[in-house]
Amino acid sequence: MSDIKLYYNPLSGHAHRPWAMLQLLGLEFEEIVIDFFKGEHKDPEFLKLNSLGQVPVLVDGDTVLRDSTAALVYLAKMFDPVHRWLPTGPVAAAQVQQWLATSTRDVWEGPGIARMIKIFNVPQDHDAAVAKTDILFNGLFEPRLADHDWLVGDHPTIADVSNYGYIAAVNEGDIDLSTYPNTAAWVARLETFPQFAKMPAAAPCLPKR
Ligand SMILES: N[C@@H](CCC(=O)N[C@@H](CS)C(=O)NCC(=O)O)C(=O)O
Repeated sequence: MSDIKLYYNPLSGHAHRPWAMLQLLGLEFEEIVIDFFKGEHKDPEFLKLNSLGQVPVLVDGDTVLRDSTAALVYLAKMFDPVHRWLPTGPVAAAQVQQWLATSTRDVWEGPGIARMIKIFNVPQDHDAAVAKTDILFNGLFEPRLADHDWLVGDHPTIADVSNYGYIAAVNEGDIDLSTYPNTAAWVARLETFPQFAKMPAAAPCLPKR
């Protein structure tokens, strides 16, 4: 029986990263849903795991990781003995790291924020998030994916897993993914990869208005 626990929320593209990776690796884990609407992410017990009060948190025995991409690195290094999900060569490893950084900054600030504004009705600048998304998709994703199936190398890596969630859900931010055809095709490719768990739709996870 596995000792792995994932503190998670289905609305979070950050939390989707280790949630999907655990399933890709075929690992058993206990999923603990942290309900934002009940403020469970600020409960004292949860703050002991992550004083920032954010999901995801991955716990494996004595190891507690409070960051989604750190959790991806841990899972790949610990449970993928053939290094397909996190290549070891210096160039490929650096390229993966570069895309992990893109996922947590640029993908969050463009597609992630656009979606957050729309699904939570947050009074922030949607036009700015749309503009950032356009620069990101046209500048990085469309060119890379024009002649490659995956972000690094010729097999999906944690770089693909990390970037996927908020991009797959970008239509919920009123941005039409089909206008970025290479990026849309990459999302579809990942979603049909064996054991890949899609980003859940937001609507069923939101409180009734
Ligand atoms: N660096 C963290 C950021 C995680 C994060 O921002 N989580 C959001 C959900 S998408 C959260 O829990 N926000 C609640 C809050 O900040 O109060 C990671 O990548 O894991």
